[in-house]
Amino acid sequence: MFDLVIKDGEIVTACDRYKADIGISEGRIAAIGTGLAASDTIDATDKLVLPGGIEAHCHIAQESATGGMTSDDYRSGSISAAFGGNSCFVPFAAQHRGMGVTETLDLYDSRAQGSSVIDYGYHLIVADPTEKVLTEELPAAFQRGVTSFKVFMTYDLMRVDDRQFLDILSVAASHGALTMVHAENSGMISWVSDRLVAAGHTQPRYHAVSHPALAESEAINRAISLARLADAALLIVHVSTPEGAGLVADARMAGAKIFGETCSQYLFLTRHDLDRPGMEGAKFMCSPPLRDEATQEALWRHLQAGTFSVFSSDHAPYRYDETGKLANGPDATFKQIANGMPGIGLRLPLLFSEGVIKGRITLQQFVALGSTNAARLYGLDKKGSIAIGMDADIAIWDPKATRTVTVEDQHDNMDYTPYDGMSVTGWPSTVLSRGARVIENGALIAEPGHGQFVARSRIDLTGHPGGKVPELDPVTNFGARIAP
Ligand code: DUC
Ligand code: ZN
Ligand code: ZN
Repeated sequence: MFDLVIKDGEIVTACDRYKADIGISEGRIAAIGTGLAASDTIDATDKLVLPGGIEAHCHIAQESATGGMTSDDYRSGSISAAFGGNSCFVPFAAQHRGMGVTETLDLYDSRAQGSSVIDYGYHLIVADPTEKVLTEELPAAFQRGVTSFKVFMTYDLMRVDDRQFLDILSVAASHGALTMVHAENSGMISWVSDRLVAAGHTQPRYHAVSHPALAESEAINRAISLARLADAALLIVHVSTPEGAGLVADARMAGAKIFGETCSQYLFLTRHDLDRPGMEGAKFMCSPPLRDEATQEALWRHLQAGTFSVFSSDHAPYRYDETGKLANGPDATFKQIANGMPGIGLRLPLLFSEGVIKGRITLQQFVALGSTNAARLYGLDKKGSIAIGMDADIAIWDPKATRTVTVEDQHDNMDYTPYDGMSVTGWPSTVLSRGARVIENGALIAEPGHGQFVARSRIDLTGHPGGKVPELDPVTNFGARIAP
């Protein structure tokens, strides 16, 4: 009666944990019960049966504004994601200045179609918000199912100014799209960087010095203020400081439509990793930069307390060679080295091992942070849970398997992993995408092209009342009266 049954596992969702079988028909979950039968079965005895992970922040087949290309394409990136327990991912489609948005999405379609082994969508990066982009192309992108737009407050070739940011927030709000922001103060970073380089402090370790915590908190505060003025939803991506996380938490408490994300590197690495000999520290350069142990602890608290809706890898793979980190030669200053590090295949195993096994978060929180919250926030309506009618996107985990991370065991197109040598307990063994085996017992089964583009829905802002600021309320103030 079913195409496939997963038998005798322990199902875990964002709220429940129980033993049952899952019957799958035509790619969807058709039944949850006991004694289900089919000619094709997977024995999940002693295993956890979880919604497949959703990696909602990764850079795949993406050029930087200066032309550098990530080392992973949709084939290698999706395979690596799947080996790490993911059955869906949402990389970025980056508009650069002079490009149209429709042209950008067509380009990324040509990169993704026929290549991915898991389902995918895109967050659009908006770097050139012309009138046409704002009035025609962003609404068209939304209609196409691309319902989240990222902006940068830093990087000279990418950043938008406050007024452009407000325009994008306002268009997004009128369609039910979610704006995402890289929040760092551009002037602070370039001012400190120039002083460091002038003083001869050019090694990778100065990258962390050049991106002070103040640059993040100033920009997050400004971004939240702009979103409140526009009464728009905003997700602060890759929050790296307790100050920034505190601003997100306060805004959420105040009812603003604000969401936060933190990433693997801020929980599992520190800026001491930049202190390696020669250029080795370049492997650990990302923006915002790695911080210290006290920051790690504070970010864990925010993860436990619910400040962060999503937890992502920020997989931004640049090899440690002339195609990536060393593109500007072995003597490049920290300003000339690509920002980003890999980790798409290790996000969930590291969170399981350091979070669940070490008793910092529950299994249900693990599922919420790794899958369910991203599905709800980003409008992936058929994904992120185990329930009848949902896509059969499922990851079967062996919670006792212990392995040491090596670069050889990674499936991305990288020549290093920043997590090398870490001991990790809890690994996915089998991953299904719409009922089809993508990974089974450590082997790749699916063909490139199995993964399909998923059109996403508008954001659900229930429980985030927001509200017009008095100055923008036509009743109280368009006649320039003072609110009662
Ligand atoms: N922002 C990201 O989101 N990832 C890599 C580098 C960056 O600046
Ligand atoms: Zn960013
Ligand atoms: Zn990123």
